[in-house]
Amino acid sequence: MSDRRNVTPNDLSAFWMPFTANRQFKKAPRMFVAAKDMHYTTSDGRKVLDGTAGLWCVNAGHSRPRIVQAIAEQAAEMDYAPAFQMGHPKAFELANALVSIAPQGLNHVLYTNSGSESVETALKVALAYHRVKGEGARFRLIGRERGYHGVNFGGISVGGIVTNRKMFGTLLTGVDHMPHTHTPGANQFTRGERETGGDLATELERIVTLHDASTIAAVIVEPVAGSTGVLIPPKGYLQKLRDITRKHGILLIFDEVITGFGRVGTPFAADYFGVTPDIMVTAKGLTNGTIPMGAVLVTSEIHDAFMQGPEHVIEFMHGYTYSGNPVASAAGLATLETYKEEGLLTRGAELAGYWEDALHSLKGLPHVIDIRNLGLIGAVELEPIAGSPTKRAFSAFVKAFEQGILIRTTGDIIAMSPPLIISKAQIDELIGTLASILKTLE
Ligand code: PXG
Ligand code: PLP
Repeated sequence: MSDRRNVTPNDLSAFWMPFTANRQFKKAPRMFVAAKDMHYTTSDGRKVLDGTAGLWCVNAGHSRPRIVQAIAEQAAEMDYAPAFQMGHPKAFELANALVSIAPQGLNHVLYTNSGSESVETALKVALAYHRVKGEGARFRLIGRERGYHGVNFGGISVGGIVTNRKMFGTLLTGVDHMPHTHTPGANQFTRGERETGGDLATELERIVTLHDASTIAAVIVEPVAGSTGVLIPPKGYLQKLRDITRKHGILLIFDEVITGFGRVGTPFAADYFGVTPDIMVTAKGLTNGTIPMGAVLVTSEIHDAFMQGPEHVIEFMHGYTYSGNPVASAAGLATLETYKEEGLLTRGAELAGYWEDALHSLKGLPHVIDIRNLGLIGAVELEPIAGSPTKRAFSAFVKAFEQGILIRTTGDIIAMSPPLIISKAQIDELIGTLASILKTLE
């Protein structure tokens, strides 16, 4: 073992980076040192246009003054208050503000520190809800192939990304998966939602028949699958899931960690699709990426089911040291104010047509086998290099960074989700630079 005691400050080896090719990165690090509005600044002083809102979280653009100030003031006024059996005003204010922009009926908020924790919280609420209602036999959780629900054990159990699951043993038991909705060959280059495929939701009926509804607690899906490479649901699909879950007394959970807070042109994807879940999972855009925080919204029916028994008894045995942390709450409030003041929760709808046209102008460029979009989300799928999957897209990512735009890649899919403050000229710059890079790829 190497002696770490004389470690130098600029040694990169101690930090084992998340979801990163560590050895490759540390040979040629890509570092950001500052950010403002639509741009990052690199350690060598270059400006990089943010085509991904960080990791889908900086929806209002970077280092916005109101949010920065709210964080600084709250940290100075009261840094921390115990989360259990004590309160502070901003956590309550933020919960009210969230309920006021959430789809009708989602009236209660549980706080977490990330999307992954929001997912665990939602799954636990669902299981416990059935139990307090006297239906404890409902223990099964249904996810979907290619679903991403964070990296904790519940989330990878219901999730469907094989590489994120296969190393980690037995996971949760009693989990089943619906098929994903991606059917290449039939629907390439569809703009927005596609017409066919809504019937895939009836696969849920098959699963319900197999296990019996009385054993199933909840179904969890991303309304638009993000991490797996942007899979837009077919028309009618989510409504069918809603109908089937309602019919069988199964809770429907929407994981809106990516789609929440304006990403698809409405406050939440539930609004866009006109389908309201029983539980909504959020994080990321809640604080514009500044302070880690997530929130799980539930219906009054779920909340009220727990509010029984002696009043001195804790109703739900769950929570985090930092649930509703004061500085995070202040950041959340200032973020929602910024969204409201600038109309950002619906700005995506105004730009969606322009964004869609720009993205689809990439059709016909070398290696491009599919383009998908909704709101201010876009994906460009590349033909993998034979025998070296992911290599082509990763090389596009590195070239993009060198040429001043930040994109994201997953497998051979390029995903983009710019801050909702992006201008048309910046959309042109982002897509124009990507076009020139695609022409030079091996
Ligand atoms: N659910 C969904 C739908 C997500 O997209 C999580 C849960 C987990 O959130 P946390 O905060 O624990 O990371 C996510 C996160 C990408 C990318 O490039 C996506 C996420 C995170 C990092 C990168 O697709 N999604
Ligand atoms: N591990 C230990 C030993 C703890 O005491 C706690 C919290 O008190 C945790 C884990 C959980 O930490 P958190 O509440 O930040 O999720």
